[in-house]
Amino acid sequence: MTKTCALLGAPIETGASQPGCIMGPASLRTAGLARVLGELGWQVSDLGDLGIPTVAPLPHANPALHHLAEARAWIEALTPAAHAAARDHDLPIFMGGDHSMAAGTVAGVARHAADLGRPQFVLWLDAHPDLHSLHSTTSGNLHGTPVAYFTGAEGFDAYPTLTHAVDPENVCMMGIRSVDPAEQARITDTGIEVHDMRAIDETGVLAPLRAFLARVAKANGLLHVSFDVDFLDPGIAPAVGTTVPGGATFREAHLIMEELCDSGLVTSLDLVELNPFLDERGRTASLLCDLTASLMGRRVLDRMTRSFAA
Ligand code: 5AB
Ligand code: MN
Ligand code: MN
Ligand code: MN
Repeated sequence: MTKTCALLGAPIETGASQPGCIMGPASLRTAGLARVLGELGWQVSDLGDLGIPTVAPLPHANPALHHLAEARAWIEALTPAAHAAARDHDLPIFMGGDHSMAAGTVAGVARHAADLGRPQFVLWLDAHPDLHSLHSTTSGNLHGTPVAYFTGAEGFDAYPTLTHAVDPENVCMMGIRSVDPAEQARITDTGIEVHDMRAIDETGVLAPLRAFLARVAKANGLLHVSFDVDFLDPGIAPAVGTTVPGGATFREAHLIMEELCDSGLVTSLDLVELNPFLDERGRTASLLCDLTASLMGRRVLDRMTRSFAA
């Protein structure tokens, strides 16, 4: 049966330090995301872009915070939209937009997982763990907070009340290479599975990914993949405001996507932090399209796939 995919744009940029992510969904459309997925046999529905009303500033005890009211409004809009997209399609793709949107997309897909009585898992591909609370962030940039929010951490009174938290044990991070002290403390406290770039250098991407996918399969979980452009090495993906040297290579990233495809476990995807204003002739947007194609069935040769049920 034909599998269905939804594209939903979330042109939010107020969570990042510099403007430009507002153009992310448009750039992914221009790069041909819907066409590429259609050619792979998916039935693609472009649901357009979500928006928020004009909001009044929200005061907060942490004076460093930027655009708290906008972040709150985006989470309020995205959570039910992501829930509905996950309910109505086999694989919704949320096109960012800065990473603060993942507070809403993951909250929404986790609500759908709860409807099904299945656990929600998250694969977080990023240079950063995005584990700040509204109180611990010193930059005040809210794209550094979504994982703390959707795992149910304290310190989010100013955000919408979370109805379905993701168990930190069900989160796996790869590509991490920039961690603030408060984030390190939260990693230690929660025991979130984090594979930093040193670990990737030592083991490669496949061994930790396969171990995580086996856990997802065993638990009959839903799997959300949150792909921050800065996961990639800046040499191949310049269109991001928070570049950190030493990121994933072209083949490491494709291999992750190919393995995710073979697993058949992925049920939703964020493509975030693409800043087309910083791109070079669309190469980062095109790379994101190609990586998504690898996740959704493009392959060089027919080959046997392994089973994750073991
Ligand atoms: B991104 C930093 N930890 O809090 C902060 O790009 C960076 O969504 C956050 O991963 C990066 O400002 C957020 C220094
Ligand atoms: Mn991020
Ligand atoms: Mn549901
Ligand atoms: Mn990042």
